[in-house]
Amino acid sequence: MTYENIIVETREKVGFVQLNRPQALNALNSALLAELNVALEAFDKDDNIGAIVITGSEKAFAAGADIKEMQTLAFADAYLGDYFSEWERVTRLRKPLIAAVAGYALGGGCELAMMCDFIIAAENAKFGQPEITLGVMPGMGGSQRLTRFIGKSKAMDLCLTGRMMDAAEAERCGLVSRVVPSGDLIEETLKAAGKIASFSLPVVMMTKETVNRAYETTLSEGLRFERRVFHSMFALEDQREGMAAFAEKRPPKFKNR
Ligand code: CO8
Repeated sequence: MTYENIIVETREKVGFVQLNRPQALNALNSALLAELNVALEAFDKDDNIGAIVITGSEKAFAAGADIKEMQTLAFADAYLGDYFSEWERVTRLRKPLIAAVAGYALGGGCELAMMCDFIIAAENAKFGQPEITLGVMPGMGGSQRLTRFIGKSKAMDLCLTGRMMDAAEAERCGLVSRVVPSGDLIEETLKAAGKIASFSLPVVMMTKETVNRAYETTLSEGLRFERRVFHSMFALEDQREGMAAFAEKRPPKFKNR
């Protein structure tokens, strides 16, 4: 498939997707979404890929859903077409997905970053849910994910005032896992993704699935799920290899079995 709104590359065992609508600060329109889902799902199915990175440009990860595409949308079309529901496909990927965010991550851009498993931010990153300034509210998960990730007070502050927060504030409140100098963003994110991709793929995938359980269930159910998945890892050759390699003081050679 030829992509017009994204750039798709493979960097060793990492799938790399760059949003590429510079003229609109990577505003997320339906054409971009369709391409993104195809590219991400292809990486998710590819046995040679162990982790995926999504990034934008130095100026904008994504400045939101495409306002120009949305401005004439009628209620009936939005409702009947279940507008924005296709974004859920991003959250169904089974391999780790890292957002490398520089510049603006606003509205749908912030929501896309939050659909990823974690966010690495450049020092110039700016996060916000400015939908209220447009006469709407977050529609791609912002009201729910932001509240779970950073708590009610700050989520209310961002969603109700529409203000942006910088990378330092985003790290302080736990929205991003780390902040790196702007020039190092891609290298540092690829390093993290490469590290993940060097581990046993089934173990990586089960770890992602288990951490995500913390957002979907009670603590006691989550702990039970963790224990069962942990037990099941002893059926993997990679568990034998990982522990033998430690005991023999050598690097492990995982087979994804
Ligand atoms: N959609 C469409 N085009 C955009 C968007 C966007 N979200 N953001 C920027 N652009 C376009 C601009 O229109 C401009 O195009 P042109 O050159 O043709 O005029 C170009 O990108 C460059 O933008 P600016 O000139 O504005 O650049 P600045 O550096 O001056 O400003 C900002 C950068 C501050 C990021 C500014 O562009 C801005 O405020 N953008 C909009 C941010 C925003 O409000 N995002 C939220 C969008 S709504 C959303 O994501 C979810 C809605 C949920 C609704 C649910 C319905 C079912």
